[in-house]
Amino acid sequence: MYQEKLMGKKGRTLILAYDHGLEHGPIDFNLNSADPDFIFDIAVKSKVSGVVVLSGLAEQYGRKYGFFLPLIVKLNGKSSIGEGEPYSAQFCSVERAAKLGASAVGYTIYLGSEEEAKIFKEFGQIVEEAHSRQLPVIAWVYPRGKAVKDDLSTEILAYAGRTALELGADIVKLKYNGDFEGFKWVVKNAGLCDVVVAGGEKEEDPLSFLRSVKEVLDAGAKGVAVGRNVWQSENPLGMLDALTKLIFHDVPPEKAVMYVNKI
Ligand code: FBP
Repeated sequence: MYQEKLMGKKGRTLILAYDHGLEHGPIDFNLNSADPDFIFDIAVKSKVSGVVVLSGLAEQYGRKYGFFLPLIVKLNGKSSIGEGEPYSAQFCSVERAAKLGASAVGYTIYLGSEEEAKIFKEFGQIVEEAHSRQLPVIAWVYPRGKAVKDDLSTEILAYAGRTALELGADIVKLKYNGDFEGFKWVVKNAGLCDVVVAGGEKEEDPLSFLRSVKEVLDAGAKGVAVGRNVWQSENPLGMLDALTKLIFHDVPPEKAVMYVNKI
């Protein structure tokens, strides 16, 4: 309902995710992508619909770049070091995110975790506060925990999308399992909560990644919220250009990939 400000042509969106420094640690980065200035710079140049950061980066870099592009401040996060049932604690309030210039807020829900009740309660309060400030809420919904047998089954992805709708998210970020027909069911169940798809680990072949993006768009998703497949690319700006052409101008993947190959 509040997501229009993150939507571009055709009601679609291209969000650059950069919360990995906490979620995965610097192992995801190289000398370029470890530098937030590098990421903000390519995001501004390619006019992405928004950049996902945690509150620390929003605080340190927001003043420099927040004027040029929408900041999506992720309110919770966790490292990849601990074990046990997943729970990503909220460490930034909606109020603080708003003061940092957020255009939207994000939150990760681990559907099926033993901590689910706590997660839902926290998320409900975030939706209430964010919507009272007209801020869109993006829910990362990742089915996870020992009760979850297959986090990529079409049924559980549809459950994840539906959960986001029922809990009041404006946009839900899901993983794609490669089941094109099944993903239509996933999108259907998310209703007016727009579906965007995570990029996942970097694919060796950029064309294969772009083809999967085209598939999710054809299945009804509104775009991507992608990290590693952009900034781990040999040509991050080229990959953003290719995604822009594909998502907003319907350029086929086979043509869009030329922007990646043009270094
Ligand atoms: P990628 O496009 O790099 O997969 O990023 C998507 C994302 O959701 C990030 O926002 C987040 O840091 C990461 O994946 C979490 O992934 P996981 O919990 O599966 O390790």
